[in-house]
Amino acid sequence: MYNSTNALILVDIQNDFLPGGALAVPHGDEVIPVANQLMPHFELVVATQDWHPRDHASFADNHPGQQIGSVISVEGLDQIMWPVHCVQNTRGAEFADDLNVDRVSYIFKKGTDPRYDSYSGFFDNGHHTATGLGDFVKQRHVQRVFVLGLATDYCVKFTVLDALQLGFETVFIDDGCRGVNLNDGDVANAIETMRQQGADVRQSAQVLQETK
Ligand code: VGL
Ligand code: ZN
Repeated sequence: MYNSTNALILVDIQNDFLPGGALAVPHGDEVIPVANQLMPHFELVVATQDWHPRDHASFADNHPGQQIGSVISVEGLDQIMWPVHCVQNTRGAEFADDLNVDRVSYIFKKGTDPRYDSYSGFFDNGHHTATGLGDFVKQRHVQRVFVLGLATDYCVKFTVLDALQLGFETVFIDDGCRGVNLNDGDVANAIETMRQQGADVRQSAQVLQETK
């Protein structure tokens, strides 16, 4: 039974990560009904939004000669080259049409600095800047966070790992997430890493039972 204050964190449920989008996550649209079903069971729901300037360092397009999927060093960090996605104020960056955004109390934008990628909803990849999500949930006395969204092997994974680092009990909602699997096994490895670092892996049906 979950008695302490719980927050549900919806990670990057945006058009560009859905089938047909610029960085489509296979079956990414399947997380939307899971999110909608769970939201009413949480006293606090927040969302993250990948929100890049057009000159963002993660876009292969901005590095002549680089291919999507290759890895280069940017500001001292390994950076995967992604297709142009979630550009600020574009349709691709908007939340999925079917997502019940009226239940979301606050949106944390990330990846806004052209120099740094930001997979986690809490910090950019170099931990230079906090998005405010950590302080926001701490101020509301949240002890346990539940994480779902896109993509399991990038933004969900790093959001979960930072939540654990910040001291939250952290639940990864397996059927509420889908991954990219750039390499075979990436999603399975991501889940194993989250589990090893202390995350609880749950299905949404179990979460519904336990948050009744
Ligand atoms: C994501 C790659 C690049 C994600 C965001 O939301 O998982 N992945 N930007
Ligand atoms: Zn991105």
